Amino acid sequence: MTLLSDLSGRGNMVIQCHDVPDADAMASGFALMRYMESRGASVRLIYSGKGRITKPNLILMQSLLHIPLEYVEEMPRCDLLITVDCQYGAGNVRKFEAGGVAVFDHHRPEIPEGPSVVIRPSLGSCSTLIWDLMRGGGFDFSADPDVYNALYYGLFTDTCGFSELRHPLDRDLAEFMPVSWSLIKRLKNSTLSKEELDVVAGTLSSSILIGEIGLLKAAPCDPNILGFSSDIAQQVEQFNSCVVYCGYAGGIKLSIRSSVREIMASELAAFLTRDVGSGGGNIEKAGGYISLECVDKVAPGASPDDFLRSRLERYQDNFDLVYCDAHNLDFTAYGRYRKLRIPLGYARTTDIFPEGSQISIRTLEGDIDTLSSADTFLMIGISGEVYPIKRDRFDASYERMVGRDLPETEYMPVVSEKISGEKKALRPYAGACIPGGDRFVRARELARATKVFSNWDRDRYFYGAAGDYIAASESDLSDVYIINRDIFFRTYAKA
Ligand SMILES: [Mn+2]
Repeated sequence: MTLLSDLSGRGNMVIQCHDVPDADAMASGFALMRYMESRGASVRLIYSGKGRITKPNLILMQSLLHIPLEYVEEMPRCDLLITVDCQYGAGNVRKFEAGGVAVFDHHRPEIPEGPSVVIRPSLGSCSTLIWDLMRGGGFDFSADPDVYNALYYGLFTDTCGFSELRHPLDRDLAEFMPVSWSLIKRLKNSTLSKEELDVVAGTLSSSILIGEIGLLKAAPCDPNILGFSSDIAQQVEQFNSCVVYCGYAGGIKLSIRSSVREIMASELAAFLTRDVGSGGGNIEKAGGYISLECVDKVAPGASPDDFLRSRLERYQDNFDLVYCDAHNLDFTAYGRYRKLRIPLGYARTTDIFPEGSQISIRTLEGDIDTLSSADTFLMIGISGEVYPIKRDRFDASYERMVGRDLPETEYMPVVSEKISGEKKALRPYAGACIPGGDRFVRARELARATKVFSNWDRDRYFYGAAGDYIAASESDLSDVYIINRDIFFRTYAKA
């Protein structure tokens, strides 16, 4: 039995959004309400706290999508309280006494784990989490378009108009089914109040330059205002990248843009939030959140402004660039390692889509674009990571294993054809293989962070942190890549 269907049998329930709800909280609560009602539960959708909803897009969302959200001071009687887009007992949601409690959220965990606590910080929105669970529970979205429209808009607003999508599931939700575009357009163009326009103006006049990255501070505001401001700052010629931030729910929220290939916005977001929050997106646009409680642990006494500044300085002082076609690394002087004979996955691109198709592979590390060709295979690593490989290199380096299944991975990539948009799961096309033939590489541990531009993608680099490994295959020293430290020790041995 799934958690959702288990909860639906617990009698009267109340679903609570965080105080001052945003579109993601409203959408998550509303969708969950419809699911529970479809299972016969009786549900009320509420929020509490100091302020009522005033933002024009949220008032419009409530009426256009028929969301029966109520403001309450007192807790209605119930057997089960579910908080969405927030965690029961956390600072951003009024705490009510309740017999049973369940939690669905996508922020950094602040409460202990439990059987009815589902928190996935890697997701861009709580709407993604609720959609994924409802889909697993067999909910018929096409029979209730308000629900999908709400979830779509929830994700849209939490990721600055899909520009800061983090997880492949976020992208899957964004493309799940047709949305009412006229409705989304109305909501999208009702977000800015006159006061918020003033916030944007104040933000833009606050810019300072740290190295080659612009840093701008906003007054506390909606994430969309941050995204809007960073879209403008990105266009400033002196900024290779820019970071816009503001105070937000016990921490700071970041919106990041990049204009050069040597800085991927998603990787800068991950660097700035490492150990203190979460962040991600794509190469050009990303977002993140830093918890002040965590900052206090790694840098006691530092203000959020100082912390962010010092991380930006450290980021720029501390990386090397390696261009595979123009590097001067002497790999022959590095250690010699042998690939262990551990089964991996592979697939022929032409089995998935016909020769010449433009395909995009959605992985945990982002989308990889390539052409389907008899010459191009895909490798699937032990953590579900995917990378393209030339057929002759594959044949020289791996032996196919007939009749052997792939191991389970956290997320099995989806391959889509760019023009038709058709999507196929990779798993049915994948077979197992084992390193054989050319199994030797030259590798060394990285002392500094390093970005490697490979032959495959001119716009995207592989990022290695200090402690990861840089390697080149012994038979082709221009085939340079980065191996995560953990994966390196599990898949290579000193020769
Ligand atoms: Mn959210």
